[in-house]
Amino acid sequence: MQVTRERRSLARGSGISPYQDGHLKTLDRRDMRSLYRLLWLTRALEERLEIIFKQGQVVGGLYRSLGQEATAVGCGYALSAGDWIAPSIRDLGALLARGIEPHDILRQYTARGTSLCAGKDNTNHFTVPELGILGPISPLGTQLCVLNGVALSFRTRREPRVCFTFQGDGASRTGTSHEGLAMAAALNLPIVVVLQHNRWSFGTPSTAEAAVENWADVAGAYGVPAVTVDGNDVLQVYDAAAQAIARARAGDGMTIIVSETYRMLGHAQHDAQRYVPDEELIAWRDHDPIRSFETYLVEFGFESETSLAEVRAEVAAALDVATDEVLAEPYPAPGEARSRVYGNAELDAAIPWTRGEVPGYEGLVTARPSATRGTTRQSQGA
Ligand SMILES: Cc1ncc(C[n+]2csc(CCOP(=O)(O)OP(=O)(O)O)c2C)c(N)n1
Ligand SMILES: [Mg+2]
Repeated sequence: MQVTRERRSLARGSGISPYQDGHLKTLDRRDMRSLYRLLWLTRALEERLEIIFKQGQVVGGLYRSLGQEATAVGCGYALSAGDWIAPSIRDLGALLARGIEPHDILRQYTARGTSLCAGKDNTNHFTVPELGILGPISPLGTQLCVLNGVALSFRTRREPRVCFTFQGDGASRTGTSHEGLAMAAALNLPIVVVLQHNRWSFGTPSTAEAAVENWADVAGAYGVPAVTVDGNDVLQVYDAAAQAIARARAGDGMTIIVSETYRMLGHAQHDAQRYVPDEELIAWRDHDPIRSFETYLVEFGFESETSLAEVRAEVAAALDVATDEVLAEPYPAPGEARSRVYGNAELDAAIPWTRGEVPGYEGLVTARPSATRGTTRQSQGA
């Protein structure tokens, strides 16, 4: 399943991508441009988020995917309309490939009333059924179990649709993840799981959380095939993802794709990754997914240095506009906090929101000082 360096070198100098002989989908010049734009957009959007985070505009944490963009983009690009994807917090590129706009991401991080969660949750914690996106679920490992249900519904209705998910090396060590993988394998569900071996789970190195050296070995425990890819090579990731998706669509069940990659920043903005050895960072910096794709595109005649610079400039201009527009949008109206909490709108309306609406609490509420929230907290001694 792997695209080898040898296969790639066959086309070197021929002006033809080695992926054009693939049996799944011919990647043409437009695809190459789209992949590059998505990679750059992912990085540039995250850089933009980092700037506004430092300006105090972001509500909540900021989790970057620096160095891992190729895995998310290559996978997201391989899916078809009607498929579902369940990303982790580090898979922004997959969401952009599925049609989420930078505006959506900026709104979400800045808790705008116009955001997909109307300010109720941040990062990429949103579910968009029309785009086949199942949002991350905070307890690691549980998302796969929910996605199993989606995949089972596809199978039961005999729909040729595929579910795709990502798990960090840490997430894959949870009991829930093992349950999810065992179930998906036993029921032969149309699922592809990308195990992101990015070497770290917060401050824990992956060597401290698993005894396996070759992470593809874990697939043996579930009786499913695994393929290992250079997760920083977007074309290799795309190729493996497309083949695994085709396999699942054909009814042949789950594949695990092990992405060998590296988390170039700390877990989130608040983590300066002081525990990471410098040599490790320096070694992986030389294996940057975007820089190596740029080299490939120029070498095989898909792009020139100038055309790549034009893409980057176009992305920067689009992000300037998006950032200005989103920051001018309002925060949610207070009443929004109680809407869309439950699937049933009537239930939303019926649930008492403030304690003043709950029978028996009226007296308690009026007895408290009605000044600012801060004063109320103090008076409660919290
Ligand atoms: C069951 C559970 N334990 C702990 C956490 C806290 N937590 C959130 S992300 C994270 C690290 C995840 O590491 P990994 O799965 O390798 O993903 P990565 O951050 O490397 O992308 C931890 C420990 C959690 N969300 N759920
Ligand atoms: Mg990890």
